[in-house]
Amino acid sequence: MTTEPHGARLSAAAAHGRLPYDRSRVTPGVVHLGIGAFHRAHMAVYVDDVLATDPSWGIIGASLRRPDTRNALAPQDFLYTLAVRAGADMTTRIIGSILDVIDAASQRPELIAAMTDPRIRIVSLTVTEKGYCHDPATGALDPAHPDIVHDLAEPHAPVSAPGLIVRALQLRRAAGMPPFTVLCCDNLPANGETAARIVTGFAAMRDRELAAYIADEVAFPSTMVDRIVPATTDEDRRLVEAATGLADAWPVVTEPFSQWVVEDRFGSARPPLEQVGVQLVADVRPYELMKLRMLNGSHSTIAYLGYLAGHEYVSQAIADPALRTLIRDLMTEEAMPTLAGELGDLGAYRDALIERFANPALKHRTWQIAMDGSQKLPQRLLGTIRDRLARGLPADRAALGVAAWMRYVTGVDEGGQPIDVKDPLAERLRAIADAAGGEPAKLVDAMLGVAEVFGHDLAGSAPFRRVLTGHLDSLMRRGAARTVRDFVRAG
Ligand code: CS2
Repeated sequence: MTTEPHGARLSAAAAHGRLPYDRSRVTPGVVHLGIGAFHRAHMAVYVDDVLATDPSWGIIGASLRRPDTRNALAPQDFLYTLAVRAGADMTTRIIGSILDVIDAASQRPELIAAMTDPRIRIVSLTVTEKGYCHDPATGALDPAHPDIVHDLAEPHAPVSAPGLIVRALQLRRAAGMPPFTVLCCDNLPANGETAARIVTGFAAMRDRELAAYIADEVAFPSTMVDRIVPATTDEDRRLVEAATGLADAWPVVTEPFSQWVVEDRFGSARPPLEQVGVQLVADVRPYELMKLRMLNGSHSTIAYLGYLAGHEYVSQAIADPALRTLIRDLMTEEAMPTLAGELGDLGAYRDALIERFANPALKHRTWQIAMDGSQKLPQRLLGTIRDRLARGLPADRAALGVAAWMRYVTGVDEGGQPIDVKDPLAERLRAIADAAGGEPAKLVDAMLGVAEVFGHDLAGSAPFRRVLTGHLDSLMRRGAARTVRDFVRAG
């Protein structure tokens, strides 16, 4: 929920002259599904940079779950403030690339109309890992997912991202219009291929001929996205208003660093992204593996161990010398050796990541990153573990991150207080933990049996089970802080 601003409200009139382009000339070229803070601090900023050159790439955003973003931004003409913070420094900028935000739940016809507008050439997504209605371990569409079941029954009133995309592509084809490019911007392995698999898989459940059309005619380029964007707080709103003189119901706060690597494989026109710092490449995969395994694998490990050790923010957790050493060594000794050498000095990337995590200006909650771990672990930690095990090498640090997740989803913290575990599998994981009765070996066995997360191979790895059980036993008996300290000391 957002709090109502107090001062002069941000608006098109109030922001007059503060945009480097004439916003009245901007027309929509993109529909973005999942108009959350990350998109507004990342892709929407790159697009804002493009508009002075080409005003045909305005964004129509859509929220699939809640009307909060629309309710916050509509009174301010969908303008918002980008606040870039590092240490004591903060710069602010008004972003105008988002022209409208549609609340899908109450405005579905409007959303479908936007997606079938001939001016729309790209439909992009940040719907989070769980928005793809897939099995995280295999990447396959989950036909039993409630949203998929709904959209099969009501294909003209879809609620899921794949359902909306298939419906819009079907209507565009029937009207003789070209399709749009589907541009996935979520932290998934081979995210364009994953999006293609999910969309064509859903289409095939409805109409095999339509599925074949999508597979042949629709482009799904992969991307790697990177910018740390904590949830906005009321303190952020106060700081932004003090800096700009304009009250903004939902500014976004982020770091100076931003990276977007995009496979240059669009179905039709695309914005001149290379002019605004985006890397257009033939193969995103090396960049994506580097980011998912080094940044996101570290982030999730910090989230669970940090939360259990009592650190509310990432910057506090990484300030702990033992945890900082663990994370550095996780990247150096386990993640980096699984990555190809074509991206240069990964050590420098590692060191930059640790400095980014340490940014004290970003109140990035460990609890926020801990969300949806069942959807995140496969690409963030289990890929590293599988590659290491396949070479007969240890992955004890990555395994500690997994053990900390298992401890976290028991739903009870080290002080005996409840943990608000947000995860599509939260209830099931809690039931597993309760049935294990606090016995590490039992809990490991039962958790490794959750095939949506661990697949069917890891349960059979005796070395992995052994190290997991040892870590979990320590976490349960001695707590996260001491476990990390002793692990690092033992070298
Ligand atoms: C974070 C990511 O919340 C999370 O899971 O690990 O959102 C992370 O901040 C981004 O991937 C950074 O690019």
